Amino acid sequence: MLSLVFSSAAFQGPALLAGSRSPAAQMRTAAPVIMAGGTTEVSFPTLDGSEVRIGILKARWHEGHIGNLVGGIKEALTECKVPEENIVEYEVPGAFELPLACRYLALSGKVDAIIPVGVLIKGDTTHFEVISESAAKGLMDVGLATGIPVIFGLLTANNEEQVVARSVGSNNHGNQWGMAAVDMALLRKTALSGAKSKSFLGFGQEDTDGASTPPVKKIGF
Ligand code: RBF
Repeated sequence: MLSLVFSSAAFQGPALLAGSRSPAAQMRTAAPVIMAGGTTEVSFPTLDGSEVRIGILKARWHEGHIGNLVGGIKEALTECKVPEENIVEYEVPGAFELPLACRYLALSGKVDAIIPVGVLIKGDTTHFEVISESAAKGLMDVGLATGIPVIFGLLTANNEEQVVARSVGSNNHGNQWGMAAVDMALLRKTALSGAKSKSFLGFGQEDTDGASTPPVKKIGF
């Protein structure tokens, strides 16, 4: 069985791992949570989302499945202690509209991570490929352009049976999306914490001395 460890903890620099952790980094502890009992497993650290704000954008197509996935997302957010009042939800017509709606929400400055939720089921025409590829690319672009984490919350399936297998019970992908959103929101907070100058992008501690280190060395990652 494929075991995929998806944790942004891996991105944390040596300084963070060695103990000089920023306040945001301290919200992330090490105990792994193994999720999902289907064909894919994913492991997350224990995540403290008590100060994280999450936006959920739902496509109206395949309403029942979307509802199940959102249920999975909310279970994960509750497990991560994200307060209910920190979760906002909006609807869009379909998966194709998700990237632009994500961009609006990202630019609002009101959330720390966004979970677009869409279900695309293969049909007789090429709409499935066209919409799923453009929506996936659009979602990635919004995350990169705005700096607000955008989770890949699109379920692309060949039939209803595949959707059900991935949207209910222990293999509800919404659960992983919720965890991933909190994980990435905390990573972003870590990246931005401690920034006192425009050249410091986080991941470690800013060199307040300044004189000995050229500014370029202060840039994170
Ligand atoms: N939107 C979805 O979210 N899931 C779908 O499975 C889906 N299938 C579609 C199939 C066809 C033939 C068309 C024309 C649209 C479909 N849409 C679907 C809607 C699409 O994402 C978008 O909302 C509309 O095309 C309006 O821009």
